[in-house]
Amino acid sequence: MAQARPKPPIPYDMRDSFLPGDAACSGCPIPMGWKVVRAALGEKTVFVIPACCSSVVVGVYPGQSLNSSIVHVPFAAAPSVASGIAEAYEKRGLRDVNVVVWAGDGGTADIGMASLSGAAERNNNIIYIMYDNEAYMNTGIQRSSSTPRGAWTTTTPVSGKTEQKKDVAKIMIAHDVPYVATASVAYPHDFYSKLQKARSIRGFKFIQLHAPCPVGWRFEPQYTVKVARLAVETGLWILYEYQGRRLTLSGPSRPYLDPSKRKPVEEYIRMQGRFRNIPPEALEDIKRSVELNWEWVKKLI
Ligand SMILES: Cc1ncc(C[n+]2csc(CCOP(=O)(O)OP(=O)(O)O)c2C)c(N)n1
Ligand code: SF4
Repeated sequence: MAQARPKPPIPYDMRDSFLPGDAACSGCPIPMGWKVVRAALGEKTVFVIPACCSSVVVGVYPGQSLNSSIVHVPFAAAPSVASGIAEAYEKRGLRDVNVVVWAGDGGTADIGMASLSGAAERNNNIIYIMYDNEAYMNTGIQRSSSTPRGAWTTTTPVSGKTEQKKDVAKIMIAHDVPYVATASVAYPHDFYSKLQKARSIRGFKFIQLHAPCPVGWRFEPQYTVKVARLAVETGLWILYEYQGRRLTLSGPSRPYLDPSKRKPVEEYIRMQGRFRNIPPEALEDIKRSVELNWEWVKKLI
C-alpha cells in the first residue's frame, strides 16, 4: 500500500510568537491553538480577546505570553471592537493586517452572540475564532449553550446537561458569510490551512475550534489531543469548510462519512469524568445528534 506523504511541518517560531511562562494549566488547548494561528497568520495580527481563560493565559503587557498586539475587551464587545479595528486599518490602506477575535464558547454562543451576528451581517473583514471548550472554564466550569448534552458542569444536574449543544457554526452558515469552518486542536495542519484560506478571503470568516479542557472535562492533561482526536474519529466533531454555499468535508473527517468507520461514541465519553453520570437516554441523544449532523453534511456535499 502506498504510504501517505508526510505533511511539511508547520513553521512555528516559538521565540517570535509564543513566549515561555504562560499561565495555562497543563494540557491546555489554548496555547496549542495560538501557535497555529500565529504561524498561519504571521506577525501582522491583532487579537481581540474578551474575558475568558485566554485573558489569563496571555497575561498582561509587558509580561504577556503571546507576542502580538492584543486588545482585551468586555465580553459582548469583541466582534464590534474587531470590526472597528478592521475598518480603521482599511481607511489607512493597511490591508495586510489580520484582525482576529479569539473568544471562548461562553463569549461566543451566549454573551457575544448578538454582536457576532451583527459583524457577520455587516460582513466585517475579521477572522472570528471560537475556541470551544464547551463551558465557562475561567469562572469555574459553568454550563454554556455549547456544553453538550449529558456533560456535568457546576451549574448542571450531576447527571449532566439536559439540553443539546448549540451549533454555532450552523448559525454562522445561516448568515451566509464568505467562510465558515470547523477545526480541532488535534489536527493542526487542517487548522493551519483553514486559517491561511480565511486570511486570503475578504469579509467575515468564522472558525470553530474544538478545544478539550482537561480541568473542566475531567481527564488527565496528557490526553488533550487524544480526546480531541476521538471526537473526530467517533464522528461527533465533523471537520468541514463552508464556502460559496458549498460544504467540503475536511481530510481527517472524510473516512467517517461511512458510519462503519466511526469509533463508538462511548470511547470518547468514557475518557471524560464530566460524563461519569450520563444517563442512557442522554447518551442516545448524543448518538442521534451525531447521525443527524452527518445527514445534514450529506445533503450539502
Ligand atoms: C459581562 C460579564 N459577565 C461575566 C463575566 C465573568 N467572566 C469572566 S471570564 C468568564 C467565562 C468565560 O467563558 P468562555 O467564554 O467559555 O471562555 P473560557 O473561560 O471557557 O475560556 C466569565 C463568566 C465578565 N467578565 N463579564
Ligand atoms: S481551565 Fe481549561 S481552558 Fe482554562 S486555562 Fe485551564 S486547561 Fe485551559
